Amino acid sequence: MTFDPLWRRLEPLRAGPLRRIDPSRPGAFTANLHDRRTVAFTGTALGVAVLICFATGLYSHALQQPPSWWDPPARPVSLYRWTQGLHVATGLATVPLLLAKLYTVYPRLFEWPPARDVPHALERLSILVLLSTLFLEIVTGLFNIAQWYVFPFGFLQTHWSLAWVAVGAMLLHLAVKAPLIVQAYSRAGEPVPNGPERAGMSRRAFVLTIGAAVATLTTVTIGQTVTPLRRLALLAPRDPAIGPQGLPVNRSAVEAAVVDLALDPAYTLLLRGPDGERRLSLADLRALPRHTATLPIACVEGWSAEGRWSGVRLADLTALVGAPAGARVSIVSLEPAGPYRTSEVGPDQAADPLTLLALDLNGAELDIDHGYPCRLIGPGRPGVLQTKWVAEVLAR
Ligand SMILES: Nc1nc2c(c(=O)[nH]1)N[C@H]1C(S)=C(S)[C@@H](COP(=O)(O)O)O[C@H]1N2
Ligand SMILES: [Mo]
Repeated sequence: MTFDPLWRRLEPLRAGPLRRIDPSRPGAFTANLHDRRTVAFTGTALGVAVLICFATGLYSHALQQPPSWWDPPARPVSLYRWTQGLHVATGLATVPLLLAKLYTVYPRLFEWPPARDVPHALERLSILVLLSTLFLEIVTGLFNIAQWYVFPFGFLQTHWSLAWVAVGAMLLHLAVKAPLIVQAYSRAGEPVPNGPERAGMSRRAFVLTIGAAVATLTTVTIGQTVTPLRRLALLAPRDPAIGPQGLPVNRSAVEAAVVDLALDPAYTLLLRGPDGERRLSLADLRALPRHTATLPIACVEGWSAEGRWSGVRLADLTALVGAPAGARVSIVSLEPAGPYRTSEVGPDQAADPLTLLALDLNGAELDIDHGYPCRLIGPGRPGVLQTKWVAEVLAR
């Protein structure tokens, strides 16, 4: 099926009253930057950013909802800090890259005829899907790093599902355009083909401008996780050095409604394992062998900061109730409700000597907003899994 008869009816209009403003007329776009090479180059930069963002996003998702066959690794200790820092940085970089890519191809939005036949129409439709999902990923991601949860839907599930649609549409787009991309790159040395007058910015200046835009955006945000650059992080919602004990707080004790429970002098920690249950008071906990670990809190929202934690090894606690090394552990908070009330610790992280039930942070007793009387802190874990105000440790 072809759509030609449909478009032919509009020909009188294009040849008549719309002749001067018809954006599909030859020579309507004279700028230098709509040629194949610039399109291919800008597309490649965007594609690379999207793929890094996608891969690091999948890793973050896997840590938070691990499939049954995968045991999340404890080492390298700061792996998640890096992957999530990259996720947010590449996600932000897609903003200027997507705008640049749209600029290089926008004359094609006015291509005539708009659709030649069914495959061509589907191809153009896939671009619409690609653009709208990328746009929604950027918007939901930005709202999340700004901690502005205004959506009526769950962020995690939406952001994750749309990512698959976006990457699927992108791969389809790449497959369809593969011949053009190969051509664009193989003719790299040739001058831009024709058009009447080529005007405006040169390709070199365009590429430098995009590079400068990405570099600027990265510089004013990356300091939320690369702490030496924190003073440059003008656009980052968090300063990783500001907060009680020199560390930001994500959700305070008041917000989590745990103040009374956390400060209760009758607090005990419940341990459960193969040998049954045991309760430890805060004094009991303090009397156990003490260990120190320097570990980051690396929040999914893209900020991270290191602390010096000291407390009891999780493996020592579970051993008290007969759990073998390699047991899985569930951590339950005093927090009465909320998505971060519980977290799971897989065998590798649970057995790691750096996984602690921390009592102290940076040389002083844990601030209530950091999880007093005790909080989990372990290597390789996203911030959301570093459960604060721990009430129960259950080993299986
Ligand atoms: N019980 C409980 N633990 C929690 C949270 C929470 O809301 N409730 N927030 C988590 C998140 S999202 C992060 S990033 C870290 C932040 O720890 P901090 O506030 O001590 O910096 O705590 C985690 N632990
Ligand atoms: Mo977080």
